[in-house]
Parts: sequence; C-alpha cells; structure tokens
Amino acid sequence: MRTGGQILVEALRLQGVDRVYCIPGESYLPVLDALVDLAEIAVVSARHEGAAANMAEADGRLTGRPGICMVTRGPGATHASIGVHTAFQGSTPMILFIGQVSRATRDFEGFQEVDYRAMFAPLAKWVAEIDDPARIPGYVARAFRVALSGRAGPVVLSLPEDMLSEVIPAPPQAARAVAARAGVRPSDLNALDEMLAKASRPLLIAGGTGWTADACQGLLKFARANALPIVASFRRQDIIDNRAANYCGHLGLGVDPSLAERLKSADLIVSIGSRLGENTTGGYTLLTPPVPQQTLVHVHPDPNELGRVYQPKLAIACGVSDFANAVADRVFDSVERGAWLQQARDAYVKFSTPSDTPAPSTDFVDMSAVVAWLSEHLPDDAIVCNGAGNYTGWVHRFFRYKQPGTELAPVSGAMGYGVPAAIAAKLRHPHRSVVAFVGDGCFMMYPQELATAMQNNANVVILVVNNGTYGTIRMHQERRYPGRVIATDLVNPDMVALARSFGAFAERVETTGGFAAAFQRALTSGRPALLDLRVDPAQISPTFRLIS
Ligand SMILES: Cc1ncc(C[n+]2csc(CCOP(=O)(O)OP(=O)(O)O)c2C)c(N)n1
Ligand SMILES: [Mg+2]
Repeated sequence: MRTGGQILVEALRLQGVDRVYCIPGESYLPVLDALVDLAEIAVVSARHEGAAANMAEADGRLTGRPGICMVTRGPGATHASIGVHTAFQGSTPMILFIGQVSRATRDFEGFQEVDYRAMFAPLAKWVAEIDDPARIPGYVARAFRVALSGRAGPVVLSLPEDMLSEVIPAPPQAARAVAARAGVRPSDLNALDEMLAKASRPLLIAGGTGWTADACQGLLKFARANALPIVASFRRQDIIDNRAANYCGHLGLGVDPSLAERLKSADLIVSIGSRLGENTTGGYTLLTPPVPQQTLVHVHPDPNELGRVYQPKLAIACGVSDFANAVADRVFDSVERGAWLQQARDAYVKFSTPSDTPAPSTDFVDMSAVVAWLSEHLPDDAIVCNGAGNYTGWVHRFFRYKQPGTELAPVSGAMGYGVPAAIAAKLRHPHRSVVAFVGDGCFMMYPQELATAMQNNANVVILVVNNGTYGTIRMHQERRYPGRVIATDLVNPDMVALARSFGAFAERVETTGGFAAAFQRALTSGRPALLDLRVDPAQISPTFRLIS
C-alpha cells in the first residue's frame, strides 16, 4: 500500500530525478514525507519560490532532463511562475509540481485555490491536475515526455492534497521516459548541400536547446570543412567554442553593428535550433517576416515553429543533435568564400576585444577589463551566469565561452536569474568554478538566496555590478525622455555587510586594478562569495555614456 505522495516520489526516482528545488507547503506534505525515506533525491529548500523555480530551470538546462520544482498552491505557484516563463521562453525542460486544495472543495475558491490550467495556459507546454493516485505514474511519465519532446519546455502538474494522502495498492510504474525525435531525411540534406554550395555569403545560426557536446563538435567540424561562419543566437553563446576560427559572434541585444549588416547581406541563412526570436533578429528587422530577403533554411525540433514567423525555403523538423551529427562529415564543392568567413571572424575578434571601447575612468571598476580578465583566467569549464540588465552587455560582448553548458542566461530576460542559476550550477557541478554576474537591481530580487547557498555549501562567486540604478531603464529613459528620470535611481544596502551577515565572504572593489586579487580571494574563500564592484554610473553600456 502506498500514499499518493509515495507513488509520486517513486515515479520521480524512476525518471532519474536526483534533486528537487522547493519551498515547503502544507498542501503537499505527503510528498515531502515520502522524500524523507529516499536518499537518492536531494531536497533543496530555497527562500523564495521564484528562486526555487529559477534553480530548477537552470538544472534542467544543465542536465537536459527536466529540472524539478515543488511549491505550495496560490502564493507559492504565483511566485514560481517566473521560472516557468523562463523555461518556456528558453525551451528548457522543467516540471513544476503544485500542491492543490482537496478534491472535495474544488471550485469553492477556498484557501489559496487557483485554477492552474487557466493560470499557466500560455506559460507551460502542458498543465494537468491529477485526480486519482493510481494515475500518478502515467501523468508523470507523460510530463517528462512533453517537457523533453520537440521544443523542450515546462510542464505543470497540480496535486490535490487529499489525492496525495489517499492510500492505494502500489500501481505499476512507467520506465524512464526518453522523448522520441524526428530525424533528418537524406533528401533534405542533399537540398541543403546544393544551396550551401552555391551560396557566397552563407551564415549558420546556432541556438535553441538539446545540444550535446558531440553535436557541438559535429557542427563545428561541418563548418570548418566547408568554410562556414557560425553565429550564436541570443544567449546561446556556449554552443560553439568562441575561440574557433568559424565562430563569428552573438546575435542579441547590443549586437555588433557589423554583424547585423553581415546578417542582412547574407545570401543564405541556416538556423539550427534557434526560433529566430525577437532579440536574435534585432526586433524582426535583420530578418523580416514573413519571407526574409535572405534565403532561409530553418532546422528546428518542433514542426510548429517552422513557418511560425518566417517562411523558410527549406524546413527541416529535426533535433539539433541529430542534425549536427548528420552533417558533421559532409563536405561539398562550394564557391570560394574564405574571405567572407575571415572578415566575419576578424570583426568578431575586434568587437569582443576591450580596446575597441572608450577609455574607462580610473575612479571605478571597468567592466570591460573585468570580463576580459575572467575570460582569460577562468577554467574553460567555468559556468558563467547572469540575469537581465545593461551589465550583461559587457559579459555577452567580452566573455569567450569555451564549452557547451557554460552559459546560464535567461532568454526571457528575467532579472534575478543569476544567483539562483549559479547555486543550481554549483550543486550540479561542485568541482567547477561558478560565477554569477548580477546588477545591483538584479541582485536585490533574490539576495536572500545567499542563505540557500550557505546552507548547501554552494560556493559561488557573485559579482555585483553596482551602479546605483536600474541602468537599462535609465538608458531607455534618456533616449526617449531625456533628463526626466523616474523610478530608476536605487538606494542600495551595504552589499558587503549584507553578504557577510549571511556568513558569505564579501569585499568591495573600487578600482579595476583591485579586481584580480579580490576575485582570487573570493574564489578560494571556501564559502559563497560576493564582490561589490563599484562601476561608473555614467557608463551605462559598453558604448553609451550618460552626459550629466
Ligand atoms: C523581473 C524583471 N523585472 C523588470 C525587468 C525590466 N528591466 C530590465 S533591465 C532592468 C534594470 C536592471 O538593473 P540592474 O540589475 O541594476 O542592471 P543595470 O541595467 O543597471 O546594469 C529592468 C528593471 C526585467 N527584465 N525583469
Ligand atoms: Mg544597476
């Protein structure tokens, strides 16, 4: 005989789950109780459901299996929704479990009752409520398949509390779900070869999720053999080693103007895994819907994404790994385009080298120098996390990602992601260095997660890019409503004292020259660490200065 909670936890174990992120709630006590007896599943209790959901999302991104988050009804679910949205926009496999009111009181709008099917309809791939404990194994197995299949994403399962405490004979369980994948047709590959062979200005765009290390290598091999430039879609900079001669930059906010021009003037674009979203396409201007000027080949695991915005000449419904593995060894006779590739690569190297930007003030920490120093000195497998804000402009521009699985950055542009993501990364890879870049605004969304880091020995290094403002919005204000500043100035706490109050290592860094030594002390402190970097508030982006 088993409780619903025990059946659920057993189903998770069989799916290979080894860690859940949660905030506990009385609505799902039988699940928590079942976890007491299961050493294989670690339970990490965070301090805010938004952080717990971000941690689960980051874990899903790093493992390629659904990250698991558990929260209570109403307030817990509404807090956690940000992580579900981030997983949705980021195509990250994730499952959110929510305790729900009992079946007998449903629709009374009792204490904290919410209709999750309605609430999460546009945020999740699938939302369901489990009414019968005997059906838990089926729902869980389906949730894993839905989260993993096609365009990966989040699933929400609601668990009425009396269903979780009902005792029934143990039902049969399902085996570990492996999503079925569409494959590549030889005729599509031949058509692609023909188009690429004739193109004198082709560009490959690598993006989306589902990349294995082999697939990343395979795509690079294909690009090398056929002199093809590869660029990364928004916040997918770790698919191709940025040091490789075929890597030619990042399509995103603050895009290199010369790369934007290159994309516009390409005669063939092959998008592999990327949806070609708003930030990748310069707000749908570098490629214009519905039929872009450039000939488009679109490879995506979900046929529903093909032709959703852009009508491609050739649409290939196929997972990125299968595609990359299929093209890895293909070599074809093509028109000469060594110069096209070389120009693109040279432009990337120039744009991502700090000397290209205005000379920094010596009274502050210069983020260009900090990011370039980290790019040079961190181990190749270090994981670099960030949230949203103008400070990310320096990271995305000057950091060279060297391995897949080293960039955790929200495609959704959600502030607050960096610290929770870093904690999840450190728990998943305890022996790798994990660095979180956060703005002062971004950090203050989840500063309390320093407690989670302390409690779980997640020794991350948090770099607060402290400019005393919601800089991004200030920049937009100055552009659209010059001189009319409102709601963007920040009066911050003493970040060093705040971090130390949790027991973390913390120091303030006032100048560029002080950074390297402070970083080494932080990294080797044996504790979660925070460096408060005092940056010039007028230097609002790598290229834009406020004139005061
Ligand atoms: C959760 C969330 N709320 C609001 C925004 C809008 N927003 C984008 S960037 C930004 C300011 C970020 O400030 P900070 O972290 O200090 O970075 P800075 O721009 O100053 O470098 C805001 C408010 C957002 N993207 N996400
Ligand atoms: Mg700021």
